[in-house]
Amino acid sequence: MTRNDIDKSPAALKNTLTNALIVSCQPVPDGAMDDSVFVVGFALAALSAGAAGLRIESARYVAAVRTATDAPIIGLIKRDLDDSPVRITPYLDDVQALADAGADIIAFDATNRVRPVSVETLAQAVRDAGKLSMADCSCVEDARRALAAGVDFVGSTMSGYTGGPEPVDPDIELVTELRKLTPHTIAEGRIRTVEQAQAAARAGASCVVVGSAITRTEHVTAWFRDALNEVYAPAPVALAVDLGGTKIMASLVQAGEVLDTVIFATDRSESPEGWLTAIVEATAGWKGRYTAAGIAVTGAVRDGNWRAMNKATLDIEGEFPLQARAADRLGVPVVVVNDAQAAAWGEFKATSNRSDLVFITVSTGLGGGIISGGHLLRGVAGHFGQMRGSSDKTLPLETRVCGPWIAAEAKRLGHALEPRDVFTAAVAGEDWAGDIIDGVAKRFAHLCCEIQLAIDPARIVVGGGVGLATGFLDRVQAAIAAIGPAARPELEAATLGPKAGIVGIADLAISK
Ligand code: ADP
Ligand code: BMX
Repeated sequence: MTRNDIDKSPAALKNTLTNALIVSCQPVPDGAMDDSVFVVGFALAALSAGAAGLRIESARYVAAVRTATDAPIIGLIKRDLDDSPVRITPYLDDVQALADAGADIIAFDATNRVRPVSVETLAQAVRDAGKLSMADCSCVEDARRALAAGVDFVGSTMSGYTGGPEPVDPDIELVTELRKLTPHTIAEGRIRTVEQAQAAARAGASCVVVGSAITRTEHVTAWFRDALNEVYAPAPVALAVDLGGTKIMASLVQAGEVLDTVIFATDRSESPEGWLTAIVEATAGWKGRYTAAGIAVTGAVRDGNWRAMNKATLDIEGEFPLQARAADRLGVPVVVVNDAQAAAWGEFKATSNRSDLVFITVSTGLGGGIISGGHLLRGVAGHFGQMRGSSDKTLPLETRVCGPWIAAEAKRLGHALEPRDVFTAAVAGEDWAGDIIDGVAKRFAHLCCEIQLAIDPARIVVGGGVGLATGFLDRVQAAIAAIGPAARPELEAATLGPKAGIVGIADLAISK
Protein backbone atom coordinates (compact mmCIF):
# COMPACT_ATOMS: atom_id res chain seq x y z
CA MET A 1 0.00 0.00 0.00
CA THR A 2 1.35 3.46 -0.80
CA ARG A 3 1.28 6.30 1.66
CA ASN A 4 -1.80 7.86 0.08
CA ASP A 5 -4.17 4.95 0.09
CA ILE A 6 -4.05 3.90 3.76
CA ASP A 7 -7.62 3.54 4.99
CA LYS A 8 -8.12 5.87 7.98
CA SER A 9 -11.83 5.17 8.47
CA PRO A 10 -12.79 4.46 12.11
CA ALA A 11 -13.45 0.80 11.29
CA ALA A 12 -10.08 0.40 9.56
CA LEU A 13 -8.20 2.15 12.41
CA LYS A 14 -9.88 -0.03 15.00
CA ASN A 15 -9.03 -3.05 12.91
CA THR A 16 -5.36 -2.03 12.61
CA LEU A 17 -5.20 -1.52 16.36
CA THR A 18 -6.53 -4.97 17.20
CA ASN A 19 -4.12 -7.61 18.49
CA ALA A 20 -1.32 -5.12 18.05
CA LEU A 21 1.65 -3.40 19.61
CA ILE A 22 1.72 0.38 19.95
CA VAL A 23 5.01 2.07 20.77
CA SER A 24 4.89 5.27 22.77
CA CYS A 25 7.74 7.57 21.71
CA GLN A 26 7.91 10.11 24.52
CA PRO A 27 11.43 11.26 25.39
CA VAL A 28 12.28 12.28 28.94
CA PRO A 29 11.37 15.99 28.97
CA ASP A 30 14.47 18.14 28.42
CA GLY A 31 16.53 14.94 28.19
CA ALA A 32 19.16 14.27 25.52
CA MET A 33 16.57 12.57 23.27
CA ASP A 34 13.96 15.34 23.53
CA ASP A 35 14.23 16.32 19.88
CA SER A 36 12.11 15.53 16.83
CA VAL A 37 15.04 13.79 15.13
CA PHE A 38 14.99 11.15 17.86
CA VAL A 39 11.20 10.94 18.18
CA VAL A 40 10.84 10.35 14.43
CA GLY A 41 13.73 7.90 14.55
CA PHE A 42 12.16 5.90 17.37
CA ALA A 43 8.79 5.93 15.59
CA LEU A 44 10.15 4.65 12.27
CA ALA A 45 12.35 2.06 13.99
CA ALA A 46 9.32 0.77 15.94
CA LEU A 47 7.17 0.59 12.82
CA SER A 48 9.90 -1.17 10.87
CA ALA A 49 9.99 -3.85 13.56
CA GLY A 50 6.25 -4.48 13.55
CA ALA A 51 4.57 -1.89 15.77
CA ALA A 52 1.10 -1.15 14.38
CA GLY A 53 0.75 2.32 15.84
CA LEU A 54 2.46 5.10 17.78
CA ARG A 55 1.68 7.24 20.79
CA ILE A 56 3.22 10.68 20.44
CA GLU A 57 3.27 13.65 22.83
CA SER A 58 2.90 17.28 21.69
CA ALA A 59 1.54 18.76 18.48
CA ARG A 60 5.11 19.48 17.35
CA TYR A 61 6.17 15.82 17.55
CA VAL A 62 2.89 14.56 16.08
CA ALA A 63 3.45 16.84 13.08
CA ALA A 64 7.07 15.69 12.72
CA VAL A 65 6.15 12.00 12.86
CA ARG A 66 3.20 12.54 10.50
CA THR A 67 5.49 13.86 7.79
CA ALA A 68 7.45 10.60 8.05
CA THR A 69 4.66 7.99 8.18
CA ASP A 70 0.96 7.37 7.64
CA ALA A 71 0.80 4.82 10.47
CA PRO A 72 -1.88 5.39 13.13
CA ILE A 73 -0.84 8.01 15.68
CA ILE A 74 -2.40 8.46 19.09
CA GLY A 75 -1.63 12.07 19.96
CA LEU A 76 -1.64 13.72 23.35
CA ILE A 77 -0.39 16.90 24.98
CA LYS A 78 0.98 16.92 28.52
CA ARG A 79 0.65 19.99 30.68
CA ASP A 80 1.35 20.75 34.33
CA LEU A 81 -1.56 22.88 35.49
CA ASP A 82 -1.68 24.94 38.67
CA ASP A 83 -5.37 24.36 39.31
CA SER A 84 -5.88 20.74 38.22
CA PRO A 85 -3.99 17.44 38.55
CA VAL A 86 -5.08 16.49 35.02
CA ARG A 87 -2.03 16.44 32.72
CA ILE A 88 -3.00 14.65 29.52
CA THR A 89 -4.72 16.82 26.89
CA PRO A 90 -6.65 18.96 29.36
CA TYR A 91 -7.88 21.69 26.95
CA LEU A 92 -10.13 21.88 23.91
CA ASP A 93 -7.41 23.81 22.07
CA ASP A 94 -5.10 20.82 22.64
CA VAL A 95 -7.58 18.57 20.84
CA GLN A 96 -7.64 20.91 17.87
CA ALA A 97 -3.85 21.27 17.80
CA LEU A 98 -3.39 17.49 17.77
CA ALA A 99 -6.00 17.06 15.05
CA ASP A 100 -4.34 19.74 12.94
CA ALA A 101 -0.94 18.11 13.45
CA GLY A 102 -2.23 14.84 12.01
CA ALA A 103 -3.13 12.61 14.96
CA ASP A 104 -5.67 9.89 14.12
CA ILE A 105 -6.66 9.22 17.69
CA ILE A 106 -6.62 11.80 20.47
CA ALA A 107 -5.93 10.62 24.02
CA PHE A 108 -7.03 12.54 27.09
CA ASP A 109 -7.12 12.02 30.85
CA ALA A 110 -10.56 10.65 31.74
CA THR A 111 -10.18 10.59 35.51
CA ASN A 112 -12.83 11.95 37.82
CA ARG A 113 -10.82 14.86 39.25
CA VAL A 114 -10.94 18.63 39.24
CA ARG A 115 -10.46 19.47 35.56
CA PRO A 116 -10.72 22.43 33.20
CA VAL A 117 -12.89 20.59 30.62
CA SER A 118 -15.25 17.67 31.18
CA VAL A 119 -14.68 14.26 29.61
CA GLU A 120 -17.99 14.64 27.74
CA THR A 121 -16.92 17.96 26.18
CA LEU A 122 -13.51 16.60 25.18
CA ALA A 123 -15.05 13.48 23.63
CA GLN A 124 -17.42 15.67 21.61
CA ALA A 125 -14.56 17.95 20.48
CA VAL A 126 -12.59 14.94 19.22
CA ARG A 127 -15.65 13.76 17.26
CA ASP A 128 -16.16 17.26 15.85
CA ALA A 129 -12.53 17.20 14.67
CA GLY A 130 -13.27 13.95 12.83
CA LYS A 131 -10.87 11.90 14.97
CA LEU A 132 -11.18 8.91 17.29
CA SER A 133 -10.76 9.26 21.04
CA MET A 134 -8.85 7.31 23.70
CA ALA A 135 -9.81 7.78 27.36
CA ASP A 136 -6.83 7.35 29.71
CA CYS A 137 -8.48 5.80 32.77
CA SER A 138 -7.38 5.12 36.35
CA CYS A 139 -10.24 2.76 37.23
CA VAL A 140 -13.24 1.03 35.76
CA GLU A 141 -15.60 3.88 36.74
CA ASP A 142 -13.55 6.31 34.61
CA ALA A 143 -13.98 3.97 31.65
CA ARG A 144 -17.69 3.54 32.23
CA ARG A 145 -18.23 7.31 32.18
CA ALA A 146 -15.94 7.80 29.18
CA LEU A 147 -17.74 5.13 27.16
CA ALA A 148 -21.07 6.72 28.06
CA ALA A 149 -19.57 9.93 26.64
CA GLY A 150 -18.90 8.06 23.40
CA VAL A 151 -15.12 7.50 23.42
CA ASP A 152 -13.71 4.92 21.00
CA PHE A 153 -10.93 3.35 23.10
CA VAL A 154 -10.29 3.06 26.84
CA GLY A 155 -6.80 2.63 28.28
CA SER A 156 -5.42 1.67 31.69
CA THR A 157 -2.93 4.55 31.37
CA MET A 158 -3.78 6.49 34.53
CA SER A 159 -3.94 3.56 36.95
CA GLY A 160 -1.59 4.22 39.88
CA TYR A 161 -1.10 7.91 39.07
CA THR A 162 -3.98 9.52 40.94
CA GLY A 163 -2.56 9.42 44.49
CA GLY A 164 -0.51 7.27 46.82
CA PRO A 165 2.78 5.62 46.04
CA GLU A 166 3.38 4.68 42.41
CA PRO A 167 3.09 0.94 41.83
CA VAL A 168 5.88 -0.95 40.07
CA ASP A 169 3.82 -3.44 38.06
CA PRO A 170 1.19 -2.84 35.37
CA ASP A 171 -2.48 -2.98 36.40
CA ILE A 172 -3.49 -6.14 34.56
CA GLU A 173 -6.60 -6.49 36.72
CA LEU A 174 -7.89 -3.18 35.40
CA VAL A 175 -7.30 -4.39 31.84
CA THR A 176 -9.50 -7.43 32.60
CA GLU A 177 -12.22 -5.14 33.96
CA LEU A 178 -12.02 -2.72 31.03
CA ARG A 179 -12.31 -5.59 28.56
CA LYS A 180 -15.66 -6.47 30.13
CA LEU A 181 -16.88 -3.03 29.06
CA THR A 182 -15.45 -2.83 25.55
CA PRO A 183 -13.30 -4.85 23.13
CA HIS A 184 -11.43 -1.62 22.35
CA THR A 185 -9.33 -1.84 25.48
CA ILE A 186 -5.74 -0.62 25.40
CA ALA A 187 -3.28 -1.80 28.05
CA GLU A 188 -0.85 0.98 28.96
CA GLY A 189 1.32 1.86 31.91
CA ARG A 190 4.44 0.27 33.43
CA ILE A 191 4.63 -2.53 30.84
CA ARG A 192 8.35 -3.20 30.85
CA THR A 193 8.79 -6.82 29.92
CA VAL A 194 7.56 -9.10 27.18
CA GLU A 195 5.90 -11.25 29.85
CA GLN A 196 3.91 -8.27 31.13
CA ALA A 197 2.83 -7.41 27.57
CA GLN A 198 1.66 -10.99 27.09
CA ALA A 199 -0.23 -10.89 30.41
CA ALA A 200 -2.02 -7.73 29.24
CA ALA A 201 -2.94 -9.40 25.94
CA ARG A 202 -4.20 -12.49 27.77
CA ALA A 203 -6.28 -10.22 30.03
CA GLY A 204 -8.10 -9.10 26.90
CA ALA A 205 -6.29 -5.96 25.75
CA SER A 206 -6.92 -5.38 22.04
CA CYS A 207 -3.52 -3.70 21.90
CA VAL A 208 -0.65 -3.04 24.23
CA VAL A 209 1.28 0.22 24.55
CA VAL A 210 4.94 0.01 25.50
CA GLY A 211 6.77 3.27 26.12
CA SER A 212 9.73 3.65 28.47
CA ALA A 213 11.00 0.11 27.93
CA ILE A 214 11.54 0.89 24.24
CA THR A 215 12.02 4.64 23.92
CA ARG A 216 13.26 6.07 27.20
CA THR A 217 16.95 5.35 27.12
CA GLU A 218 17.49 7.04 30.50
CA HIS A 219 14.92 4.81 32.23
CA VAL A 220 16.15 1.58 30.72
CA THR A 221 19.74 2.53 31.54
CA ALA A 222 18.74 3.26 35.15
CA TRP A 223 16.99 -0.13 35.48
CA PHE A 224 20.17 -1.91 34.43
CA ARG A 225 22.37 0.37 36.54
CA ASP A 226 20.27 -0.29 39.66
CA ALA A 227 20.16 -4.02 38.99
CA LEU A 228 23.93 -4.12 38.63
CA ASN A 229 24.39 -1.98 41.74
CA GLU A 230 22.54 -4.64 43.70
CA VAL A 231 25.34 -7.00 42.73
CA TYR A 232 28.34 -4.66 42.70
CA ALA A 233 27.33 -2.53 45.70
CA PRO A 234 24.54 -4.31 47.56
CA ALA A 235 22.50 -2.37 50.10
CA PRO A 236 23.58 -3.16 53.65
CA VAL A 237 21.69 -5.87 55.52
CA ALA A 238 20.40 -5.25 59.04
CA LEU A 239 19.34 -7.64 61.74
CA ALA A 240 15.99 -6.20 62.83
CA VAL A 241 14.17 -7.28 65.97
CA ASP A 242 10.69 -6.36 67.20
CA LEU A 243 10.36 -7.35 70.85
CA GLY A 244 6.73 -7.11 72.04
CA GLY A 245 4.78 -8.21 75.09
CA THR A 246 3.52 -11.33 73.28
CA LYS A 247 5.98 -12.15 70.51
CA ILE A 248 9.49 -11.50 69.29
CA MET A 249 10.06 -11.17 65.55
CA ALA A 250 13.60 -11.13 64.16
CA SER A 251 14.39 -10.56 60.49
CA LEU A 252 17.17 -9.87 58.06
CA VAL A 253 16.22 -6.74 56.13
CA GLN A 254 17.85 -5.23 53.04
CA ALA A 255 16.63 -2.00 51.42
CA GLY A 256 13.22 -2.38 53.07
CA GLU A 257 12.83 -6.00 51.93
CA VAL A 258 12.52 -8.73 54.54
CA LEU A 259 14.86 -11.57 53.51
CA ASP A 260 14.28 -13.99 56.37
CA THR A 261 12.19 -14.06 59.56
CA VAL A 262 11.80 -15.99 62.80
CA ILE A 263 8.96 -15.43 65.25
CA PHE A 264 8.71 -16.83 68.75
CA ALA A 265 6.74 -16.12 71.91
CA THR A 266 8.11 -13.64 74.44
CA ASP A 267 8.76 -15.67 77.58
CA ARG A 268 7.16 -13.22 79.99
CA SER A 269 8.82 -14.86 82.99
CA GLU A 270 12.28 -14.03 81.62
CA SER A 271 14.47 -10.96 82.16
CA PRO A 272 15.97 -8.51 79.60
CA GLU A 273 19.20 -10.53 79.51
CA GLY A 274 17.09 -13.68 78.94
CA TRP A 275 15.18 -12.12 76.02
CA LEU A 276 18.48 -10.97 74.53
CA THR A 277 19.84 -14.51 74.84
CA ALA A 278 16.74 -15.87 73.07
CA ILE A 279 17.29 -13.38 70.23
CA VAL A 280 21.01 -14.17 69.91
CA GLU A 281 20.26 -17.90 69.80
CA ALA A 282 17.35 -17.65 67.34
CA THR A 283 19.44 -15.57 64.92
CA ALA A 284 22.79 -17.35 65.36
CA GLY A 285 22.57 -18.78 61.82
CA TRP A 286 22.50 -15.28 60.32
CA LYS A 287 25.79 -14.18 61.85
CA GLY A 288 28.04 -12.59 59.24
CA ARG A 289 25.12 -11.65 56.97
CA TYR A 290 24.37 -8.30 58.65
CA THR A 291 26.49 -5.28 59.48
CA ALA A 292 24.15 -3.48 61.89
CA ALA A 293 21.30 -4.37 64.18
CA GLY A 294 18.20 -2.58 65.41
CA ILE A 295 15.95 -3.62 68.24
CA ALA A 296 12.43 -2.17 68.54
CA VAL A 297 11.11 -2.79 72.03
CA THR A 298 7.88 -2.45 73.92
CA GLY A 299 8.68 0.12 76.60
CA ALA A 300 10.52 3.41 76.73
CA VAL A 301 14.05 3.93 75.44
CA ARG A 302 16.40 6.73 76.39
CA ASP A 303 20.11 6.77 75.47
CA GLY A 304 19.97 3.08 74.65
CA ASN A 305 18.54 2.23 78.06
CA TRP A 306 15.25 0.34 78.22
CA ARG A 307 12.49 0.45 80.84
CA ALA A 308 8.79 -0.43 81.11
CA MET A 309 6.13 2.24 81.02
CA ASN A 310 3.57 -0.37 81.98
CA LYS A 311 4.79 -3.56 83.61
CA ALA A 312 1.50 -5.24 82.67
CA THR A 313 2.58 -5.10 79.01
CA LEU A 314 6.02 -6.46 79.77
CA ASP A 315 7.69 -6.61 83.16
CA ILE A 316 11.15 -5.21 82.43
CA GLU A 317 13.25 -5.07 85.57
CA GLY A 318 14.59 -1.61 86.33
CA GLU A 319 16.47 0.10 83.53
CA PHE A 320 18.42 -2.18 81.22
CA PRO A 321 21.37 -0.99 79.05
CA LEU A 322 20.01 -2.81 76.00
CA GLN A 323 22.03 -1.02 73.34
CA ALA A 324 25.37 -1.71 75.00
CA ARG A 325 24.52 -5.30 75.95
CA ALA A 326 23.16 -6.15 72.49
CA ALA A 327 26.16 -4.57 70.72
CA ASP A 328 28.41 -6.66 72.94
CA ARG A 329 26.57 -9.91 72.22
CA LEU A 330 25.84 -9.38 68.49
CA GLY A 331 29.21 -7.85 67.62
CA VAL A 332 27.76 -5.05 65.46
CA PRO A 333 26.54 -1.50 66.20
CA VAL A 334 22.98 -1.57 67.62
CA VAL A 335 20.17 0.97 67.63
CA VAL A 336 17.33 0.64 70.13
CA VAL A 337 13.97 2.40 69.69
CA ASN A 338 10.45 1.97 71.06
CA ASP A 339 8.47 -0.58 68.98
CA ALA A 340 5.61 1.72 67.91
CA GLN A 341 8.02 4.55 67.10
CA ALA A 342 9.98 2.16 64.87
CA ALA A 343 6.74 1.07 63.18
CA ALA A 344 5.79 4.71 62.58
CA TRP A 345 9.14 5.19 60.83
CA GLY A 346 8.67 1.98 58.81
CA GLU A 347 5.28 3.12 57.55
CA PHE A 348 6.63 6.58 56.76
CA LYS A 349 9.46 5.12 54.67
CA ALA A 350 7.24 2.49 53.02
CA THR A 351 4.79 5.08 51.76
CA SER A 352 7.51 7.15 50.06
CA ASN A 353 7.61 9.65 52.95
CA ARG A 354 4.15 10.66 51.68
CA SER A 355 3.12 12.75 54.69
CA ASP A 356 3.51 13.05 58.42
CA LEU A 357 1.63 10.43 60.36
CA VAL A 358 0.77 8.96 63.71
CA PHE A 359 1.13 5.21 64.09
CA ILE A 360 -0.80 3.34 66.74
CA THR A 361 -0.43 -0.32 67.63
CA VAL A 362 -3.18 -2.17 69.47
CA SER A 363 -1.42 -5.28 70.64
CA THR A 364 -0.36 -6.52 74.09
CA GLY A 365 -0.44 -2.86 75.01
CA LEU A 366 -1.43 0.30 73.17
CA GLY A 367 1.60 2.09 71.74
CA GLY A 368 2.22 4.90 69.30
CA GLY A 369 4.75 6.82 67.29
CA ILE A 370 4.69 10.27 65.73
CA ILE A 371 6.35 11.49 62.53
CA SER A 372 6.34 15.28 62.47
CA GLY A 373 8.02 17.38 59.79
CA GLY A 374 9.55 14.16 58.44
CA HIS A 375 11.22 13.41 61.81
CA LEU A 376 10.52 10.63 64.27
CA LEU A 377 9.76 11.99 67.73
CA ARG A 378 11.74 10.03 70.32
CA GLY A 379 11.58 9.81 74.12
CA VAL A 380 8.12 8.88 75.37
CA ALA A 381 6.35 10.68 72.47
CA GLY A 382 3.44 8.57 71.24
CA HIS A 383 2.84 6.62 74.44
CA PHE A 384 -0.91 7.11 74.02
CA GLY A 385 -1.63 3.95 75.99
CA GLN A 386 -0.33 5.67 79.09
CA MET A 387 -2.83 8.52 78.88
CA ARG A 388 -5.57 8.55 81.49
CA GLY A 389 -7.71 11.47 80.34
CA SER A 390 -8.46 14.48 82.50
CA SER A 391 -10.89 12.63 84.77
CA ASP A 392 -9.62 10.85 87.89
CA LYS A 393 -9.26 7.49 86.10
CA THR A 394 -6.62 5.44 87.81
CA LEU A 395 -5.85 3.01 84.99
CA PRO A 396 -4.04 3.91 81.78
CA LEU A 397 -6.10 3.78 78.58
CA GLU A 398 -4.28 0.70 77.29
CA THR A 399 -5.65 -1.45 80.11
CA ARG A 400 -8.94 -1.58 78.21
CA VAL A 401 -7.61 -1.20 74.66
CA CYS A 402 -5.39 -4.23 74.13
CA GLY A 403 -5.46 -7.95 73.37
CA PRO A 404 -5.23 -9.19 76.96
CA TRP A 405 -8.29 -7.11 77.94
CA ILE A 406 -10.32 -8.72 75.14
CA ALA A 407 -9.34 -12.17 76.44
CA ALA A 408 -10.09 -11.19 80.03
CA GLU A 409 -13.53 -9.82 79.15
CA ALA A 410 -14.36 -12.92 77.15
CA LYS A 411 -13.32 -15.06 80.11
CA ARG A 412 -15.46 -13.00 82.48
CA LEU A 413 -18.43 -13.80 80.22
CA GLY A 414 -17.63 -17.51 80.27
CA HIS A 415 -15.61 -17.83 77.05
CA ALA A 416 -12.02 -18.90 77.61
CA LEU A 417 -10.75 -17.72 74.23
CA GLU A 418 -7.79 -15.95 72.63
CA PRO A 419 -8.50 -12.46 71.22
CA ARG A 420 -8.24 -13.93 67.71
CA ASP A 421 -11.18 -16.28 68.49
CA VAL A 422 -13.21 -13.45 70.01
CA PHE A 423 -12.83 -11.63 66.69
CA THR A 424 -13.95 -14.76 64.82
CA ALA A 425 -17.03 -14.94 67.06
CA ALA A 426 -17.75 -11.25 66.48
CA VAL A 427 -17.48 -11.69 62.70
CA ALA A 428 -19.86 -14.68 63.01
CA GLY A 429 -22.38 -12.32 64.61
CA GLU A 430 -22.13 -13.36 68.27
CA ASP A 431 -23.30 -10.35 70.26
CA TRP A 432 -21.17 -10.88 73.37
CA ALA A 433 -18.03 -10.86 71.20
CA GLY A 434 -19.20 -7.94 69.04
CA ASP A 435 -19.88 -5.92 72.19
CA ILE A 436 -16.38 -6.50 73.56
CA ILE A 437 -14.73 -5.48 70.27
CA ASP A 438 -17.05 -2.50 69.89
CA GLY A 439 -16.09 -1.32 73.39
CA VAL A 440 -12.41 -1.43 72.44
CA ALA A 441 -13.13 0.19 69.07
CA LYS A 442 -15.08 3.01 70.71
CA ARG A 443 -12.32 3.87 73.19
CA PHE A 444 -9.79 3.68 70.37
CA ALA A 445 -11.97 5.95 68.21
CA HIS A 446 -12.04 8.57 70.98
CA LEU A 447 -8.27 8.39 71.23
CA CYS A 448 -7.92 8.93 67.46
CA CYS A 449 -10.20 11.98 67.58
CA GLU A 450 -8.20 13.42 70.47
CA ILE A 451 -4.92 12.86 68.64
CA GLN A 452 -6.44 14.62 65.64
CA LEU A 453 -7.40 17.58 67.80
CA ALA A 454 -3.96 17.65 69.40
CA ILE A 455 -1.67 17.45 66.38
CA ASP A 456 -3.91 17.11 63.28
CA PRO A 457 -1.87 14.40 61.50
CA ALA A 458 -2.49 13.76 57.79
CA ARG A 459 -3.19 10.11 58.65
CA ILE A 460 -3.32 7.71 61.53
CA VAL A 461 -1.84 4.34 60.61
CA VAL A 462 -3.00 1.37 62.66
CA GLY A 463 -1.06 -1.83 63.37
CA GLY A 464 -0.67 -4.56 65.98
CA GLY A 465 -2.35 -7.96 66.35
CA VAL A 466 -5.66 -6.40 67.44
CA GLY A 467 -5.41 -3.26 65.30
CA LEU A 468 -5.05 -5.35 62.15
CA ALA A 469 -7.61 -8.02 63.16
CA THR A 470 -10.53 -8.57 60.77
CA GLY A 471 -13.22 -5.95 61.14
CA PHE A 472 -11.49 -3.89 63.84
CA LEU A 473 -10.87 -0.78 61.73
CA ASP A 474 -14.43 -0.88 60.32
CA ARG A 475 -15.80 -0.81 63.85
CA VAL A 476 -13.47 2.08 64.72
CA GLN A 477 -14.63 4.00 61.63
CA ALA A 478 -18.26 3.48 62.66
CA ALA A 479 -17.46 4.73 66.17
CA ILE A 480 -15.68 7.81 64.75
CA ALA A 481 -18.72 8.59 62.58
CA ALA A 482 -20.91 8.36 65.70
CA ILE A 483 -18.63 10.77 67.62
CA GLY A 484 -19.39 13.51 65.09
CA PRO A 485 -17.58 15.85 62.78
CA ALA A 486 -15.35 17.83 65.20
CA ALA A 487 -12.28 15.80 64.25
CA ARG A 488 -12.26 13.32 61.39
CA PRO A 489 -9.04 11.33 61.48
CA GLU A 490 -7.94 9.56 58.28
CA LEU A 491 -7.35 5.99 59.40
CA GLU A 492 -5.47 3.38 57.42
CA ALA A 493 -4.19 -0.12 58.16
CA ALA A 494 -0.40 -0.43 58.22
CA THR A 495 0.81 -0.94 54.64
CA LEU A 496 3.52 -3.23 56.00
CA GLY A 497 1.12 -5.12 58.27
CA PRO A 498 2.97 -6.79 61.15
CA LYS A 499 6.36 -5.97 59.55
CA ALA A 500 6.11 -2.19 60.12
CA GLY A 501 8.35 -2.24 63.21
CA ILE A 502 10.89 -4.56 61.61
CA VAL A 503 11.25 -2.45 58.47
CA GLY A 504 11.40 0.79 60.48
CA ILE A 505 14.05 -0.36 62.93
CA ALA A 506 16.13 -1.84 60.09
CA ASP A 507 16.18 1.53 58.35
CA LEU A 508 17.11 3.32 61.58
CA ALA A 509 19.90 0.81 62.20
CA ILE A 510 21.34 1.18 58.70
CA SER A 511 21.11 4.94 58.51
CA LYS A 512 22.70 5.51 61.94
P1 ADP B 1 3.20 -7.75 70.40
O1 ADP B 1 2.31 -7.11 71.41
O2 ADP B 1 4.13 -8.73 71.01
O3 ADP B 1 3.91 -6.75 69.55
P2 ADP B 1 1.03 -8.44 68.53
O4 ADP B 1 1.06 -7.18 67.76
O5 ADP B 1 0.85 -9.71 67.77
O6 ADP B 1 2.33 -8.66 69.42
O7 ADP B 1 -0.14 -8.29 69.58
C1 ADP B 1 -0.43 -9.29 70.51
C2 ADP B 1 -1.87 -9.22 70.93
O8 ADP B 1 -2.72 -9.23 69.78
C3 ADP B 1 -2.23 -10.47 71.74
O9 ADP B 1 -3.13 -10.11 72.76
C4 ADP B 1 -2.87 -11.36 70.69
O10 ADP B 1 -3.80 -12.27 71.28
C5 ADP B 1 -3.56 -10.38 69.79
N1 ADP B 1 -3.66 -10.87 68.43
C6 ADP B 1 -2.66 -11.37 67.66
N2 ADP B 1 -3.13 -11.76 66.47
C7 ADP B 1 -4.45 -11.50 66.45
C8 ADP B 1 -5.52 -11.68 65.51
N3 ADP B 1 -5.28 -12.19 64.30
N4 ADP B 1 -6.76 -11.29 65.85
C9 ADP B 1 -6.98 -10.75 67.06
N5 ADP B 1 -6.05 -10.57 68.01
C10 ADP B 1 -4.80 -10.93 67.71
C1 BMX C 1 2.86 -0.21 76.17
C2 BMX C 1 4.31 0.23 76.37
C3 BMX C 1 4.78 0.90 75.09
C4 BMX C 1 4.59 0.00 73.89
C5 BMX C 1 3.14 -0.47 73.77
C6 BMX C 1 2.94 -1.48 72.65
C7 BMX C 1 5.66 -1.05 77.97
C8 BMX C 1 6.39 -2.30 78.27
N1 BMX C 1 5.11 -0.92 76.76
O1 BMX C 1 2.09 0.93 76.03
O2 BMX C 1 6.13 1.26 75.21
O3 BMX C 1 4.96 0.71 72.72
O4 BMX C 1 2.75 -1.05 75.01
O5 BMX C 1 3.76 -2.62 72.87
O6 BMX C 1 5.59 -0.19 78.81
P1 BMX C 1 3.35 -4.09 72.44
O7 BMX C 1 4.14 -5.00 73.29
O8 BMX C 1 1.90 -4.22 72.66
O9 BMX C 1 3.68 -4.21 70.99
